[in-house]
Amino acid sequence: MTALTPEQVRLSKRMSLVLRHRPEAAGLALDANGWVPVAELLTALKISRADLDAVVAGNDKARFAVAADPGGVERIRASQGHSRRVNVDLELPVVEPPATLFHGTPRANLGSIMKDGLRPRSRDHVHLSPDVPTALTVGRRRSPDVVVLEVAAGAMARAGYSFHRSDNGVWLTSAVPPGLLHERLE
Ligand code: HQG
Repeated sequence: MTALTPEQVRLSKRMSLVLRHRPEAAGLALDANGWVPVAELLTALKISRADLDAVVAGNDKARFAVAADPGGVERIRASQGHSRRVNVDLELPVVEPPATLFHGTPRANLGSIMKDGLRPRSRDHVHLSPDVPTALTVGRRRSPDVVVLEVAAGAMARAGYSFHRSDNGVWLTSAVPPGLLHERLE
């Protein structure tokens, strides 16, 4: 993986917008599982196949997956992060989570999260990280003052919550109740 140029980062963000949140803004429709033909995306975004390949290959989080459909047509989708309103089913299998998962969030959210638990907000799922450094990186997108929450994922699974892991290693679940998370104190 090579680092993306600033122009490629901008393209990656456009691709995330279209493939996760607003396909219609580019005149595209995702299928039920979130896929769109690569050729359609190239036309809609007015980019070359080389542009697209560079962003898919160089992306630090493997945000996009490219795969051929049974008829051999190449398709692309975002691996996670979709808005609920686009109504995509990634058909990820239910998997047993580790005992603990992590979530990084601005400290300002802590009071509300301790009261209500973690909610998916505008997304399909609550996103959880497999380790503390990843959780810190996620939280710092929003604020320099980040708390890391420890989520009792194993206990949640035993209580009937389903967990999925996206193709790029993000753990997804519907919500985390307030009693099954706590602030991680270093
Ligand atoms: C917070 C990135 C107050 C939650 C990342 C978060 C991730 C609450 C924000 C992916 C709350 C939602 C997702 C409550 C949740 N009270 N605040 N009850 N419940 N929140 O962006 O997890 O770079 O939808 O803590 O790496 O930050 O886009 O979720 O701060 O995988 O590929 O509400 O986005 O991936 O924010 O990030 P988000 P997130 P990409």
